[in-house]
Amino acid sequence: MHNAITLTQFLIQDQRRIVTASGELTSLLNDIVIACKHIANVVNKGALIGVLGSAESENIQGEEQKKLDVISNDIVLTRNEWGGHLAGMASEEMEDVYNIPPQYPRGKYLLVFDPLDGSSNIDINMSVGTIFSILRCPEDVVEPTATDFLQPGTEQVCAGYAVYGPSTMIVLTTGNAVNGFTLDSNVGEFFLTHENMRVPENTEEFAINVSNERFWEPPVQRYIDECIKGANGPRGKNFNMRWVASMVAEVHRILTRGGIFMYPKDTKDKSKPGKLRLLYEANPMSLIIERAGGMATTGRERILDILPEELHQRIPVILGSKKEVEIVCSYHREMD
Ligand code: P6P
Repeated sequence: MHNAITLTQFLIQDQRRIVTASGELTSLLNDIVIACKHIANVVNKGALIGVLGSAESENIQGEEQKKLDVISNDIVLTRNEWGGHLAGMASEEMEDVYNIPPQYPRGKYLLVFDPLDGSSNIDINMSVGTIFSILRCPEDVVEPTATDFLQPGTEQVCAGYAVYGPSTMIVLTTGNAVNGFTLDSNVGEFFLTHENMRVPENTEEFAINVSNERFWEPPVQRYIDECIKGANGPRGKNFNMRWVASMVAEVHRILTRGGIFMYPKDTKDKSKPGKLRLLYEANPMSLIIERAGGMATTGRERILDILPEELHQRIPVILGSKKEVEIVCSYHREMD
């Protein structure tokens, strides 16, 4: 039996370091963790309980919803609406803000989440995840509207994700460090297994959907072309490529062994400056990557500095090992 500390113990110890802490964030995070355990359970059972396949509906993004998208969204809402720590929630799967039902007390936080990121992988039994971001609700706001969620990523109180893979893990940052916890399903608790995760500055591994190459901007085309040219090209070294089509899995790999993840601006759909959503994908993952020593940018600006203009805003995302991200940024400066 391992003697690692539980996630709950870690959060309470973390809270004790802040003399003014009320314990609300700790309690909110515990509710989020229970939601992730519940989602892990239904994802793990999959076909056995008939939750695979399409929900025969679309989300606000016009994307087909899987049954598990809807189920996961409902689990997060149900597990978090009653605790008295939130003033409202917003999700990839809901067009508008979710206000706390009148029978429950309101709290000082806002929760923004992607309940099941990478859900196109669910039917092929590949890793998926839940991404969450906690913001402060503006003072004196009882029924928050979308406007109250439009805060830059630097305002996040906490960011984290659950990855439902060979192991179920939660990775989160509540302060300066990034820590990883692994679910022991026999005990039903997450245990600290990856303390102070750091992104290696250098890497030889890139992650991008190369089928979109003809739609990318020239700086991205140049960067990937040079990676592919390898040791005989301008970079003078060979690169490896990965593409899981699940941002949570890509970010987890980068936190574990380095890499650069890119979903850049492309001209595939001129109405969308990128595929990934700022509030509940790019911002929480950027906070985690930066706090682990990496870098997160659109290619032209730091993601965490962007002032959101609308709830489901999309942006280009280039994040990971600092040295490689800096090269991509330098190509944008040179070629713009
Ligand atoms: P593509 C999943 O749908 C997602 O939002 C990210 O998790 C993932 O990185 C990306 O889209 C995959 O996009 O174009 O490969 O399907």
